[in-house]
Amino acid sequence: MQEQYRPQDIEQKVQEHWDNNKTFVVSEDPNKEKFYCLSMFPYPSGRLHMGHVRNYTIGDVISRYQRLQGKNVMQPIGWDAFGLPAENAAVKNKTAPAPWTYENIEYMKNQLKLLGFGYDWNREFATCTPEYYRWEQEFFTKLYNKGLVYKKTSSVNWCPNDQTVLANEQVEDGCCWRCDTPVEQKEIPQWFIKITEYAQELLDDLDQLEGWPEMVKTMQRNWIGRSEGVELSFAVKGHSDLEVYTTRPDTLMGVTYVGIAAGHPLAAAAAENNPELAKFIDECRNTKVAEAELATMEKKGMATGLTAIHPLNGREVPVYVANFVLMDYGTGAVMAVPAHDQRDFEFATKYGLDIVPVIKPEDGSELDISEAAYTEKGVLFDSGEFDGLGFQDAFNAIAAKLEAEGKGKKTVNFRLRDWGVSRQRYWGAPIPMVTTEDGEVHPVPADQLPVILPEDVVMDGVTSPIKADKTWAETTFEGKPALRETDTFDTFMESSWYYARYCSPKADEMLDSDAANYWLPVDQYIGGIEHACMHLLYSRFFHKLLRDCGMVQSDEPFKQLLCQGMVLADAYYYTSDKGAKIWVSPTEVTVERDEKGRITKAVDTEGNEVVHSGMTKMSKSKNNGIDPQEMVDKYGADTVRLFMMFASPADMTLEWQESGVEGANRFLKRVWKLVHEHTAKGAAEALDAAALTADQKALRRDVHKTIAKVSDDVGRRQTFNTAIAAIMELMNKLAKAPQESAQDRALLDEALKAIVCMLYPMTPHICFEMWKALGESDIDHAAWPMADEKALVEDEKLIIVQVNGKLRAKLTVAADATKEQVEAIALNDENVTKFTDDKTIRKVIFVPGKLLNIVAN
Ligand code: ANZ
Repeated sequence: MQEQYRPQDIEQKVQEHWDNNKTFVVSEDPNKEKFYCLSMFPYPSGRLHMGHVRNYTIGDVISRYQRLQGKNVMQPIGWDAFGLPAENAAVKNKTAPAPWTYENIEYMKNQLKLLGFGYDWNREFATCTPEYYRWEQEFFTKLYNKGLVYKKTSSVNWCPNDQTVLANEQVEDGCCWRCDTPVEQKEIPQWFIKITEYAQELLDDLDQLEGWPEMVKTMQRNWIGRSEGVELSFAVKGHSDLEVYTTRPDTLMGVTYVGIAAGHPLAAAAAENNPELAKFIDECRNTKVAEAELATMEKKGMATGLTAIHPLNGREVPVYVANFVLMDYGTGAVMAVPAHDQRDFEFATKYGLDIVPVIKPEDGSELDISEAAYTEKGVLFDSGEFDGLGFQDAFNAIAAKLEAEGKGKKTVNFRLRDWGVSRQRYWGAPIPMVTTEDGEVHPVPADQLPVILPEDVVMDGVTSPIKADKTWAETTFEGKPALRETDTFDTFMESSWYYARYCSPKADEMLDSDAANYWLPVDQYIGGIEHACMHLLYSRFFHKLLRDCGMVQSDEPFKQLLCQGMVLADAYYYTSDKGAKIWVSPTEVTVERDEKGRITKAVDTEGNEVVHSGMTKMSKSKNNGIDPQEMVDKYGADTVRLFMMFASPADMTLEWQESGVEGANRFLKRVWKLVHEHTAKGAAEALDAAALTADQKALRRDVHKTIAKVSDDVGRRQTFNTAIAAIMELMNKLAKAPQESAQDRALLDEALKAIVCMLYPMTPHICFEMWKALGESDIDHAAWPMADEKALVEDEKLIIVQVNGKLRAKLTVAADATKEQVEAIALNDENVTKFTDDKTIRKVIFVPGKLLNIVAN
């Protein structure tokens, strides 16, 4: 072992050892408990960023810890390789998405290796290869045959100037990012998977996920959005009945108009002889409304001239087209109760419609709807036979009455929509469907899969190459001419099942069931909270689909989920002559701080003063990203990993501070130095626990207490930062401990081995070397240290002795000493007797193991 800690000398060597020995390559072993640890795979954007490094470090720490627990640990990695950025980069760099992607993968793979992550590289794949996406295509055709896939027209963002569909990211302030033309909504046929058929199960099974953060489960519950309500019909003069969906049937007697979506067939019928209405409907269609905006957007509507008849009281109410009614929720129509719904209230106020209150507060207080609707649940009035009922009773009674009259029924509605998987982009997996000349649609037969996406293409930046090339789509189906679908899959398709493919990445079928059932579910999944809904919900859905196709046995894909926090850094700017903020990289800023560490002055490399705008998420827009590569080159991977795990709890934001990185580096140097000094003196003798002195016993107790704490922090609580803090504390004690006697050295030897083992998940390279220096072999398969219960038992205790409440002595006594024994020792202590000698002892209070209080006067 060399005297100086030089990461450059060891990290690469250790990484080569792992590669050559295939240390992290695993296979199914029924005799061993398995542990499948997965970090969300990266999009090959070009370079790793700190968010990746944090995510992958956490995963690697958990994997290595579990391996030292003796488990068969699988930690795979791969590439989420399809997606829009590759198309944009290809246009910009005059290349094609495929070579750009593959080059990025090579580069980033190397970066991952430099960070020392223990991946089973034999399982690596990129989702843009036909070897991967062919199974997804085949699965899609299976779902189609099961009736779980359908085609429906649905709206997309359309740029009328470029004559192209735009992804949501390509719409900026309602305009095309390329030519600034206002974006329209256009209806085109698209493919959907029926996730709504699984809505109830996706909701119910959240309860099984005990190892998931509450917040993510809540977000999914809201996303699925189950609501119980009533569907009821209003007769419309001259037209068929109009169905509405309401969650508040208790307010039925307060209905004063009916609202329908612009896309509702009744709206179209009413517009036939009404050009003004037709124009309004068109306008509504061209503004896409997100559900979240419904409450705040300006309410607009137009009367259709139609009249609806209230199902219970027969009252005639007008039918309006209203922009806040969504076509694809419920029935696309609402019964409007302006007195008790805020949207309806605003609308009614604007258009001078009646407002009829029917619900009053339960507590008897005055009903006030002068400014806003009263939306609480309360007691019914002016509702005929239902007067006096509370919400639930009224709900049931009104639903029962409607049902008896054949005018309505209770229903459950979900906010969740079917999953639209069509994208009009090029860089994705082709949707394996064809249309024959008779207009019939067919899935591509399994023996003709995969439908390969050509990689050698020229991008014009507007039209997908497989749409631009008119011959690409030409094919045959059962001998008859047919045209292929030129849309590709949403890239969430690939990321929805990659975790399962890792179990048998080279299988000549979608999944090898034996492998899948050995490894699945994933024991620990780690990734960003931004995936709380879409990705994590689609994966859960896919898992259930795989299960129902007989490929996996479990109900859920991810047992335990950890969402890591964001990485923040200081951001600095100055204001240009034109008034724009110019952001300066924190690596180019020198700061002065006050005694509390607050920044008092910041200057850039040219000495110009810059403004500190605080710690914010590392981002290109604020130019405050720190390149992990530079940090690894400067300090070594172990330091970067240690800092990441130490600076904050894994699920909280992490403030990147180079001083903290330096601190982590100094700590590693101290450990290295102590191990070096210790091993330079030759091998230590065996430890004789029984022969230790009291001080040695106390130190050994600290060692084993630390082992117990670190095991719990890393294994159960996943508070890696407190584990590291405990190791640091122990290191301080060890550095000060005497190293004279043989037992001193034996004790230090035991302690250092424990420390090296416990640090190994965080800083594997340095620990690999130190472990060898300590005379051990193969830390990658070592056993995690066990706290020795006997060492934890304290046979002596420190007792505080007080006389009349004042501290007079601290005595070390046997842990099981009785009150009488401690009192006797105390009354032999000069410091105590000084205060008791001329007094009478009235009372002695004893708290075993802690305190003796003598009351004397
Ligand atoms: C009458 C009513 C009275 C309503 C009242 C609310 C309060 P959730 O809970 O999200 O399911 N609604 C129904 N379909 C709609 C659509 N397509 N677009 C916009 N709004 C729609 O919401 C259900 C409520 O949202 C329904 O209950 C309906 O308004 C409205 F005091 O009906 B309610």
